Amino acid sequence: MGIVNVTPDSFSDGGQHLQHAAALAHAQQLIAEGADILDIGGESTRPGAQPVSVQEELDRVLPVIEGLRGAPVPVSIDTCKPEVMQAAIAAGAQMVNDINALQEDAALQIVAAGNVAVCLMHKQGSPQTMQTQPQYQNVVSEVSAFLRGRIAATEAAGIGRERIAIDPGFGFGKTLAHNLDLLRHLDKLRELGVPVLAGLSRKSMLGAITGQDVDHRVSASVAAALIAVQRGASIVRAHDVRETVDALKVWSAVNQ
Ligand code: 8Y7
Repeated sequence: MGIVNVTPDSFSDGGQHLQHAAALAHAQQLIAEGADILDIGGESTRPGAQPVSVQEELDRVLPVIEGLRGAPVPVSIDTCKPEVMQAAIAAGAQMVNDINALQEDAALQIVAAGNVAVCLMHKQGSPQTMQTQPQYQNVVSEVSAFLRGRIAATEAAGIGRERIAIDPGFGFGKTLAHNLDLLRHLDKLRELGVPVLAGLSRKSMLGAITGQDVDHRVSASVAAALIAVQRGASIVRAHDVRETVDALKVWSAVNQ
């Protein structure tokens, strides 16, 4: 899953039209590099980020999703807002990537009616506050229990298992020790019976391990993606698609 952020800090600040063109060009490049899914997001969810309005988020992502109509890979909309999910599905998105795991009112119904896939992610707290003091008795069993509950709620809303993926939410209300525990035991999430998605790309946990700033975490991200796949992840969310695809090709060749 290749990451396409449509936020003012991610592409040139030369106005919204240029921002859309840059995002579309980036998306096409990620397809050429081997992305199987594109994840389009209009709201930064990095720790400490401020929320944006529904209208602003729509203005950012819809032209990009529309521009990808007919693309050879499915488009995922990265949002927690039901209004954005609905409009993105109408514009052609085939998956909803919700860091809030469809807990917002109406989100379940919109995904059910839209007949699209969904990724249910765990987080503790909100992006504004989540890294202040994450606490768990046992992070692996608590994340697993939360995801089990959200799978049940999602299925109860009429969304079949074949449409659901789950994600432990690396960095979302977790210390380095919590993140490492989750990665070490990622296979535990496989027991829930749906594909696991892992997002470790360029995250601060990799900075904490390597001492590298965010612009120098490609190798660490590729290593983390490979470990996630070895421990059962079916989808990895990545900025550096070419490097990640190459690493996974080597893994696949060995594991034929
Ligand atoms: C994840 C994510 C982000 C992740 C899923 C970042 C939107 C922060 N991280 N979605 N989104 N999983 N499913 O650093 O780990 O990319 S945003």
